[in-house]
Amino acid sequence: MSTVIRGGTIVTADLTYKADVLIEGGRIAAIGDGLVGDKVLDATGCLVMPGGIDPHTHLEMPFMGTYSADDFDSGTRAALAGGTTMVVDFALPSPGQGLLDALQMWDNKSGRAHCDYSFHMAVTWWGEQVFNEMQAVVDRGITSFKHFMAYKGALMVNDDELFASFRRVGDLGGVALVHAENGDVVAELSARLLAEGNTGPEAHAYSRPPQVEGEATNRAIMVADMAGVPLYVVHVSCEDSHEAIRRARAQGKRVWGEPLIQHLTLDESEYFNADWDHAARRVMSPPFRNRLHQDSLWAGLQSGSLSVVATDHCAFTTQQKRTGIGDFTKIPNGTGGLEDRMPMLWTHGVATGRLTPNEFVAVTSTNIAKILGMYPRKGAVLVGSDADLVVWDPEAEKTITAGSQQSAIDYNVFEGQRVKGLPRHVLTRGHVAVDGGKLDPREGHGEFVAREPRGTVNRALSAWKELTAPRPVERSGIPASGV
Ligand code: DUC
Ligand code: ZN
Ligand code: ZN
Ligand code: ZN
Repeated sequence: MSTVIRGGTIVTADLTYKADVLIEGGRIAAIGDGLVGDKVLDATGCLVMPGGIDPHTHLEMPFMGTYSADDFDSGTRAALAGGTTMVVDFALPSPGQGLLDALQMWDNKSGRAHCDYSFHMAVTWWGEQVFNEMQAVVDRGITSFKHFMAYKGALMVNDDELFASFRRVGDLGGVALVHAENGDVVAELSARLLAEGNTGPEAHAYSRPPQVEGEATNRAIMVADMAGVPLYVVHVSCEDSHEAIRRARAQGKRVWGEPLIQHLTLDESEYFNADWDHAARRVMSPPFRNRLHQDSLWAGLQSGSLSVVATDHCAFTTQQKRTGIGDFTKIPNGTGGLEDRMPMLWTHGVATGRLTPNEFVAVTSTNIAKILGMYPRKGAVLVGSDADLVVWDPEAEKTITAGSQQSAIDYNVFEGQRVKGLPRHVLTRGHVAVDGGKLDPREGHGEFVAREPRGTVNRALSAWKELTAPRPVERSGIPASGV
């Protein structure tokens, strides 16, 4: 069974042109004029783009005493409904648990996926077992390793562990990821706020000011430089960390920054809503910031100093959020966004003139496919690439509402927002999962995508290694002590 996408305009990260696309065996078989196939998808007036890749999701993740509410079923349905055809989820070992053990758990959960997926491996503790298993993880096609610099006493790793793990990732040719917040300072500020009687969701934002993120981002960049590993900073929410990333890139370091659609479009005023549920539903780390920080993130996408827009999709129901009534530190951290990332970014980015359609493709798909070593299988419209495609109608409109979303939770942080720009058809390895705006999901269709190590180092470091190679100095006399 072949499918042809007819009459659309192909938009990739670097090209815009009119052509049909023929799909056979789940891959792109031909691109050209007048192609014929068994099934025809009408793309008149639409843009044909690589399907979105969301490199930052937490599906069915054990966290803060509960599990995130969207699993690989509802999560990947949400992804497809919004034009995203691949997710990269975090396999998260609990402290003391082996990496391969954790991977087995994520393998089991992901069997339900409706679209393709891959994993990042989290390094949540350090020891010989972790060091050894990292090789096996890379051999399984997982080449990116995540480190939490916050969540003290749970997921956080200290600087000695960070440096050891970064060096190992560098030696394996992988990419180090960081959640960059100073976990010691967050713990201290949280305790003080609580002791002073600040128990509401707004205190969550006070406990994690931009400086906490800027400090950790700078530290991670320096440690990555000394370890010689490329660094990817997840959920960059503020100018303080963006500035560190800009500077590192200008110095020739391989450092990438990932803002979230939530931080780009929602601000800190959400935490001052009089409705406790409204504010708590938006508690995530890092928290939403003010407009100046938002402007910085948009500028980073425009100039290329920030590379990828993700969601950190980690959804909790209102009931789960209410665990934190009376103590903001117990509100499960996380928000949803998988279904809304593409339409929200199109509406606030492309329709406003901030981003070109080509830049939209770059930051939603192509850049991350390259960073994670899966381009051009993913992130491209090329003969031979997987047929993960979205036929995008820039004129279609809707109002976002929880009542019609795929996510399993009972609200949506973008509730009531009008978006313009929606998927008409979405293909996942050739299967038409959205047909004329209607979802036709296929549980278990998604496959694991194994990735290759990049094998690149931080160039700044290669120089550093040479300059600081141990070189003992010959000395004739050793002064007596006390002199
Ligand atoms: N931040 C969140 O808000 N949720 C999941 C983990 C994280 O870092
Ligand atoms: Zn995080
Ligand atoms: Zn996350
Ligand atoms: Zn199939």
